Amino acid sequence: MTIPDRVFAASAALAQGQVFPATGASAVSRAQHDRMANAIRALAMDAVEQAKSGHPGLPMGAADVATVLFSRFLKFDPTDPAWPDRDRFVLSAGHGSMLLYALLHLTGYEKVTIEEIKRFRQLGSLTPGHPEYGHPPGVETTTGPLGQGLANAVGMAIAERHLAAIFGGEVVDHFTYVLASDGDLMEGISQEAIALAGHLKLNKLVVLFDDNGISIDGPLALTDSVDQVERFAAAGWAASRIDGHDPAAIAAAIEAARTSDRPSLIACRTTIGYGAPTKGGTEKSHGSALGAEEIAAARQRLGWTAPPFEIPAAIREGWRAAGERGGPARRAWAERLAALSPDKRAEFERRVRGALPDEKLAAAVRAMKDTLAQTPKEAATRAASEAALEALTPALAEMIGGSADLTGSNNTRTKAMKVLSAADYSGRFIHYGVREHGMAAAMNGMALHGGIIPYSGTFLVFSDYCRPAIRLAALMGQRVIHVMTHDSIGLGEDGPTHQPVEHLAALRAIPNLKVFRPCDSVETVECWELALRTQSGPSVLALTRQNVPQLRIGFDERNRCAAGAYELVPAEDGAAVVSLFASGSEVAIAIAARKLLAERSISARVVSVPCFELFLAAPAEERAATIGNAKVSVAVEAGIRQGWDAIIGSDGAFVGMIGFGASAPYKDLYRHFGITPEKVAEAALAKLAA
Ligand SMILES: Cc1ncc(C[n+]2csc(CCOP(=O)(O)OP(=O)(O)O)c2C)c(N)n1
Repeated sequence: MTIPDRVFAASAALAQGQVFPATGASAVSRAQHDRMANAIRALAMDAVEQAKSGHPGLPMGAADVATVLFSRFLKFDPTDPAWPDRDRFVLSAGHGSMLLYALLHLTGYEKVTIEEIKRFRQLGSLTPGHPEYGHPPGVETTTGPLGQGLANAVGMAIAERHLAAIFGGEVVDHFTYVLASDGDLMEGISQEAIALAGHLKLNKLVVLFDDNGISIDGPLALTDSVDQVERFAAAGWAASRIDGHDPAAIAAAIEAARTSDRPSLIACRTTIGYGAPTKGGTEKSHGSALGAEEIAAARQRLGWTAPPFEIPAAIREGWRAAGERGGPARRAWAERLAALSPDKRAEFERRVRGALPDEKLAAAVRAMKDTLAQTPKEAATRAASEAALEALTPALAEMIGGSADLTGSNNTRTKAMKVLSAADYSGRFIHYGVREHGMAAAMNGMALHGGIIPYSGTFLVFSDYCRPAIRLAALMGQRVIHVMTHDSIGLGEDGPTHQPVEHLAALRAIPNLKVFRPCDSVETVECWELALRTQSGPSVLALTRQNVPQLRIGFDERNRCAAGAYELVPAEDGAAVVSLFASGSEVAIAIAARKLLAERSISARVVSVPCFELFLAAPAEERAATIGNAKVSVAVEAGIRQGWDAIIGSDGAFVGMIGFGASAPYKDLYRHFGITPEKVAEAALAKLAA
């Protein structure tokens, strides 16, 4: 007997007539359970076979675990996929997407028709290769890059605890379940996520580990010797190990997890490709179609006689019943919501919709700009951001801040903000620990959960450690805001390891991400407002460590940063020979260069460029007007040139960095690397002479 044969035989030998109690549903016989699980297996085999691509192994192996969860525990209602108090189910191992699509189809999500299952992985289908958030409704997050889903789920569980503390258990009281694979748990991000969840005692988070001992290269013995149960236990989780093909054991473990005072790991020992006679239990069932012969043999072993894509009525009925379980719970929840005081209910609904308290926000912004107009301030933009947060966070209760252990440097915690902790989930500031990647992914989970606008803090150079999660926030169109300080060589003595050089360009390369680099306190307020008003995507605020002068003088109601770039200082006589473009701390350098040029009777204008993405999205005429028609264009930014050609053209001159920085006081560094008014003026003169 091969290993899969042994496991299959052992599971199949379990008492066929066994009936186990159901939570909130009628009892499910073992035979019925098997049929329901086999429906998932059959759909996965058929869809992958039809597409000639995909991953049948995980859906077939995890079908029993998923069947128990969806038919007996998961609180959901396919008629209302956005029900705020539904349990969240995250398929962290996104390559097993057919598991999720099969579940959504079988439980009655309207959009996931059998036709869509047949169009698995095809252009324009609702069943893409890996699950994509909201596509179709019922998919809670985009997964595929292993480890992300698990870390998203930590954020969802934080959001649930926080909102329950604010709005009460009558309207917020749900679990977050994750199905994770070996690959999820091998990824480094999983350590950050697990440690954070254990520390915060997120007891409503349940991870079902598809412990099949197989990854792409072969048996896990090739690569890993970690005892995951011990590992999770060490991080403060309740952790157990079960037979993942035994419905009674799965149910008992989930029952126990639901009453735990800690997050729970259930390591479910499964056979990848369960049912496939030669490929099951091996990496051969992981990532490609099984082939007609193997599928025929698997159908026989599983006792599945229905033709491809057909689900016998009795089995379909069982799944529909599972999908209908949540209706009464949702209606009861709607009644409890209706019974809240009108103010509380309206606030809850506003926050779930993601709508901003417009007037409060506008008033806070106006008040800040008014104060800055009256008393201009020389300040680091990170300090300007802190001042902005002092006004914004009281106005927007949905803002939850944090920092990856750089709170005092990132200036993200305001004076009145309580810490969110296991002892008090109502807090609004999260000490994420030195876990940038976990932080960024948890923020995605909070945003996806709804009701929260998460913002973070770390150094801009460590955006590299957040990048995979930022990319997914952009892909999913989630409003998360990253405060990233120490945004250039201007941070000084910490040296080149800490000095971002290519990071602005690298972040600007991510579609649907806004990278803001304000030049002073006024622009910082405006950029915060724009980030908050961007409901359909993430933002990065790149902020200085060093002080910068206030360049926007006087009160201007308009949010000038909304244009992405705008003329901050016009040419003296109206007709500029030189256009100087700059962002952040280098805008002041451009203004000083303009003065040097004026001394030589060369008329120059200065354009502040706080956000490339907004500028490049502006209508062509507006862009052309801002770029102007001066003979020479010079850009200055303490980073690499990449991206600037879209503004200055390949003929323009660029003053910035071409390599890594160095360790020294920052003023010495600016001189050393030639990012000075003199060098900017020289660059313009050289171009004029050319
Ligand atoms: C970050 C990341 N790296 C690599 C991959 C490619 N990949 C997809 S599945 C997988 C590992 C498969 O092993 P496991 O997670 O145990 O899943 P199973 O074989 O049990 O389905 C890999 C490396 C990925 N999806 N994400």
